[in-house]
Amino acid sequence: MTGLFITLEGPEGAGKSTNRDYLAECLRARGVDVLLTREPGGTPLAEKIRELLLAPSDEAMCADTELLLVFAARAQHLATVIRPALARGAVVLCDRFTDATYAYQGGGRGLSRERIASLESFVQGELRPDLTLVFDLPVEVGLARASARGRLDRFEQEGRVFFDAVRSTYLKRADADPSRYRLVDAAQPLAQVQQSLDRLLPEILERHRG
Ligand code: Z5A
Repeated sequence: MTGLFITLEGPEGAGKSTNRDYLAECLRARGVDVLLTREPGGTPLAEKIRELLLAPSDEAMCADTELLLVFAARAQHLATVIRPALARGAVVLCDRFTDATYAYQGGGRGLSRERIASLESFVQGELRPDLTLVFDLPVEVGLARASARGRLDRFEQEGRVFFDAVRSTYLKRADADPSRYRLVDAAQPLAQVQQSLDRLLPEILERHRG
């Protein structure tokens, strides 16, 4: 067995957390060692950085500050959680990773791809997800789901233009690399989304067997 690094991506309210838990259940039922985690966060220190990133504040956060905080949290997460789990052969299911940086800090905030790519190499070296599931849905559907939960975080308070850019960045990245990305229609009822994941299970198990 080799470790397998799977990330779940998509705009607000796409169902990443719900489906990450479902996928974990399916894999564990087949005897697979699964590590569930998320970004920003995944370690006590990285969760503190997450709080800084998500809390609405009177002081506007510069886009570069946001970018560096995201990668600071990621460096800690990789060193203490993700790399050790991959080394022991686990399947790591991570709710968001660097594709979110390209989508939110790149597409949403307008930071250059090159700047993000240089931090990606610095923090991750050669490590990239083996498989990325992009849960795609119309912006208004995702925002309605997210706002049904109550108070909006700092990102969720952004406007339509920001979220359109986030979504289109995800779609472009998925389109450019079909070997890594799988697009899931997240606007469907949950049972149908989960059937799409059931269809992906043989491929995931096969990749994990190496
Ligand atoms: N961020 C960043 O800017 N740069 C980075 O590099 C990274 C992150 C890593 C926090 O992420 C923020 O960090 C994020 C980007 C930024 N922006 N925001 N906000 P997060 O993942 O914690 O936040 P989120 O995307 O807002 O998570 P979420 O709203 O919880 O979405 P989700 O995990 O995709 O959805 P969910 O919790 O599974 O489901 C949401 C609701 O919809 C829930 O009530 C479900 O029961 C319901 N649901 C789910 N699926 C369905 C279907 N199919 N039908 C109907 N209802 C459904």
